[in-house]
Amino acid sequence: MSGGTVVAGAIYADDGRLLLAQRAYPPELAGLWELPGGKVEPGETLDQALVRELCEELNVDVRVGVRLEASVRLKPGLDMVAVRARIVAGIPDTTEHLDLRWVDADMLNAMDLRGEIVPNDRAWIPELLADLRE
Ligand code: DCP
Repeated sequence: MSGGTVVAGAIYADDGRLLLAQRAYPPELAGLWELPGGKVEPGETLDQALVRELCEELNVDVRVGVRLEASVRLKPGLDMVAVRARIVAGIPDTTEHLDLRWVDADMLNAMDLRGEIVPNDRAWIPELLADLRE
């Protein structure tokens, strides 16, 4: 059994918008939009894993902030959490994703209504919308 945690980043720009990343795989998720992230490796803290994953996937350095409250059970023993973050160096680049997009509350809500958000990530939408509407 592979236990563990997946950590995703809710990355906010200085103008308040949120970064979404378009998945390239697996086929059933390709084209849908997510908070970028990945699995926490043994010996890493959540924050360290998020910094590493966002460096690998987006080529940016981030400063990690406060966790979102909702967590998602991906399968028994594998949970996913999200943490707010800000970019401190670099411009996000697509290495593993099809595309990237900065969204405001109305755009995020419209994408959700159109079914364009990765299903697991929908758990965070109320908190993300609250952040974006602050
Ligand atoms: N996941 C998700 N929503 C996200 C990020 C991840 O639902 N915002 C899910 C999809 C996968 C699992 O978490 O079931 C792992 O995600 P990734 O494949 O993106 O992460 P890794 O690259 O770390 O995993 P792997 O090594 O398995 O490719």
